[in-house]
Amino acid sequence: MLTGAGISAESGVPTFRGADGLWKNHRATDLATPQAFAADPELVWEFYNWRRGLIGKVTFNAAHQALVTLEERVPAFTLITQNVDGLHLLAGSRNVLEIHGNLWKVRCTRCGRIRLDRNPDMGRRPVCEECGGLLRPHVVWFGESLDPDLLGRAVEAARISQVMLVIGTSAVVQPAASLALEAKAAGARVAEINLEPTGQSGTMDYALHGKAGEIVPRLVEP
Ligand code: BV8
Ligand code: ZN
Repeated sequence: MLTGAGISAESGVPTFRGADGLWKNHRATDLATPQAFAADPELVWEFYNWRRGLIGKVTFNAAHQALVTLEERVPAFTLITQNVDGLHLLAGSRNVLEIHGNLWKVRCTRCGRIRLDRNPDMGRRPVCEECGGLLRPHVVWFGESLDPDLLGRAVEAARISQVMLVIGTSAVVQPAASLALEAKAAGARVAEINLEPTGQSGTMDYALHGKAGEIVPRLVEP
């Protein structure tokens, strides 16, 4: 499985590129960068605190739940998600690769310590309890490399998959989008479930257009 922001849309989480991908007239993609954090860490923390506040109030939806059922049903299952909202883990999915990190984790920019902190407001300059270094969200920003171990496991899962459902992603962000092509090249049947066609629709075996919250449960419980 490969999921993107679209699977969380029906939970009320804004997607990245939809009309709701804006915050205070800033494009999310402009703030999710190391440059933005270096230039104005307080603004970036304000953006992530806003997302923490919003995502802290929502929960998983029927599409997340259907993937939990599917994982219980099939012999081997890997859920690769681009989302940092943690809703797959909240729903009960187990073998989850959060290749872009997790909004609820923070990392010290000085000592590298990573910890979970579900505080909806981390303040504008949160610092490390151990060394006093500035904390940052433990997410992969644009221009940053993905964790090589996580990416390696995602590529491996794609290469051995027999079926890959690609759910709620505009297939724009790399290298995540290439995982569907890895699966296809390895002989898997690939189905896209998305509100609208994407640049990858043409390479899919099946392209199901509609809401993930309606389609995915029907795929699992026909
Ligand atoms: C990197 C964490 C190496 C932050 C995110 C080619 C190769 C390699 C790199 C690049 C490349 N081309 C460009 C790049 C650079 C860049 C990139 O891909 N840019 C894009 C914008 C072109 N990639 C990177 O920087 C990556 N790093 O490659 O490292 C490197 C190093 C140095 C220099 C060069 C390369 C890192 C990318 C990770 C960025 N971090 N998130 C945070 O969240 O705060 S990505 C971010 O976008 C989210 O994780 C999100 O999930 C993700 C992808 O977006 P989608 O999930 O697809 O969401 P989107 O809104 O786009 O689409 C939603 C879809 O759902 C839509 O199609 C919509 O129709 C649909 N939908 C809506 N509602 C529903 C629905 N579907 C079903 N049901 C519904 N109800
Ligand atoms: Zn530290």
